Amino acid sequence: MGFMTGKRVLIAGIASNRSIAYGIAKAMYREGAEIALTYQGERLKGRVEKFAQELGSGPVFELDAGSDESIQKCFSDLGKVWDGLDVAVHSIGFAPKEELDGSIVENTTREGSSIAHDISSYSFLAMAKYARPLMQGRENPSMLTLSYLGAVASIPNYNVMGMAKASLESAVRFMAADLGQDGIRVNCISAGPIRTLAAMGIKGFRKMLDQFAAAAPLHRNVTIEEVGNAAAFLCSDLASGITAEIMYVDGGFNTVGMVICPEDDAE
Ligand code: NAD
Ligand code: 0WE
Repeated sequence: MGFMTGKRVLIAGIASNRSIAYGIAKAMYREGAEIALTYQGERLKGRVEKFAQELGSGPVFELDAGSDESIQKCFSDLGKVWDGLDVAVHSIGFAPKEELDGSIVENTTREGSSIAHDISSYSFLAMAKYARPLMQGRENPSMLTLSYLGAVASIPNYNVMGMAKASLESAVRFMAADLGQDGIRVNCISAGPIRTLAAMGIKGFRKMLDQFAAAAPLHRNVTIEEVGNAAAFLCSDLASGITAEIMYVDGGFNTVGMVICPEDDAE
């Protein structure tokens, strides 16, 4: 029997079969969870419905992270088909593309910063607002979001998304303190770089993946399957003592202070 048997899970953030959210959904489904999915707009509806069929034919809802009404409607519709919710997964991040290039001081705008923080950070808190009532009286409920090292260290071009991820990681701690009263755990996975739609068109992403693999203790990149497995663990009863945690699934990259590149190590 899987370690998430009987858990009802809502997962927001599937856009393709490369999405981290897809890796999470697959792992949780494999471990026996019932899966509900959300999609960002009509454009993605058909695709997400197809993924839902593959994941046990659970319900599908629209969720626009930038709209309180949309988030509220998603959870109120969910409450009509499920009598409760055990897990809510937030795998959503966005900043206008022009913000993720070059000088943060020159290129960041008030509007771009506002959008990045709204979609990438505030929306996790907003989801908690509407998930909380559905989680009352459930066994070991929890929430999970996805972050990146750019929250705590500067990374070229990640720019205002780094500020938004710092805000998101702080939200994890404050939400854990608040929702802990209701027995709800709140955790975060900080994943290494993965080629997803959100990584497409980021200048030099290929090179970043290679440099990451060269420096990481495991000497390779991580996969959505590996993030999915860690997510399933964190949202299962196996992790009942864990909350407010930022768990790195990055092959150890975040712990390395210096590496010597083989090609520069001639002596
Ligand atoms: P992805 O493009 O597959 O997923 C991003 C999702 O965000 C998409 O499903 C998109 O529809 C959704 N989204 C964006 N704006 C939205 C809005 N307004 N309303 C609703 N949904 C919206 O890319 P991904 O890499 O799987 O990203 C998922 C999460 O993982 C993000 O938070 C990202 O920051 C984080 N992350 C990604 C990496 C990486 O290298 N790919 C590394 C660490 C963390
Ligand atoms: O969090 C992310 C993705 C962030 C992201 C990406 C895009 C591209 C398309 C947010 N908004 C947008 N908006 C778009 O229009 N990652 C961790 C992946 C990522 O993105 C980077 C990275 C890494 C790693 C951007 C610059 C540098 C490194």
